[in-house]
Amino acid sequence: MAQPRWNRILITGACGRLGSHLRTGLAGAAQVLRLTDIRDPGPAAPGEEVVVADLSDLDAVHRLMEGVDLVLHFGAVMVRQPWDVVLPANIIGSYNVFEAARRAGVKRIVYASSSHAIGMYRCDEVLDADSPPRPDTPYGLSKAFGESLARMYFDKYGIEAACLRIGSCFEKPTDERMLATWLSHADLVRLCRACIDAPVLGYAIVYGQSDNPRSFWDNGRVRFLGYHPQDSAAQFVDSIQAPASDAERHPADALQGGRFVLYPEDAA
Ligand code: 15L
Repeated sequence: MAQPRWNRILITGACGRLGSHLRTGLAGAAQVLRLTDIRDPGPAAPGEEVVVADLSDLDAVHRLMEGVDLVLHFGAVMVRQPWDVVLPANIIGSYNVFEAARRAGVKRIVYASSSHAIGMYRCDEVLDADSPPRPDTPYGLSKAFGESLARMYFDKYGIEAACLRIGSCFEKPTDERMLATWLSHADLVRLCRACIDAPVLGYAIVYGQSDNPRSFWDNGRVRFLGYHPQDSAAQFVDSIQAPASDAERHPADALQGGRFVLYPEDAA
């Protein structure tokens, strides 16, 4: 069997909702998968290394990065979190990851951005790789910051990066918005695998979505990646109840970020 091209891939957020799928789905993508999280990822399987670390601690992130060629940066707090929680985890944490990666000679970073970096676009606008961020929340703002970090580290230091504007990555879509934004777990793994295997990546904005007929996003400009989603929200349309009338719709339903855009005001 051919040896993997990458010697060591680091996955941050390896215990998270998405990171745990990458741990299993990407086994064999490198000689070694180094898994890190602020929680204990449990014992290392063959081909794995496990390190507990807080990404807001720069010294710890430098140690994490030793011997790493490629990073999948998925470590972050989730969408409905206040600024004081987002700042250390997503802003300082991401800065530390990119800066330590530069110093360690990392070649490529796959960054888990989010649909919330673009949540203030209307649902009737079709976005592509050139659509600038329009964040909807403190979390969305942190993801837009991460995309800018990736841009700067590519422009100044040549570290290749894919920023994945991930939609709703769950077992299945459960509401009307997710018929547009759904990303199956298997397609998440396919997408990351495409970013790992692409001979040349450069700097790419990619929408993390399955093959959804109602999608808001066009991945046409990153066809070179060879990402071919194999799941589709279409098969779930009949199981999702649409609002009976327009009166049941909230103005936020017209935005790509949906009702998440109401945070933090709705939490006050
Ligand atoms: C995200 O970025 C969140 O991490 C996830 O929990 C979902 O809520 C998703 O967006 C979404 O917009 O559905």
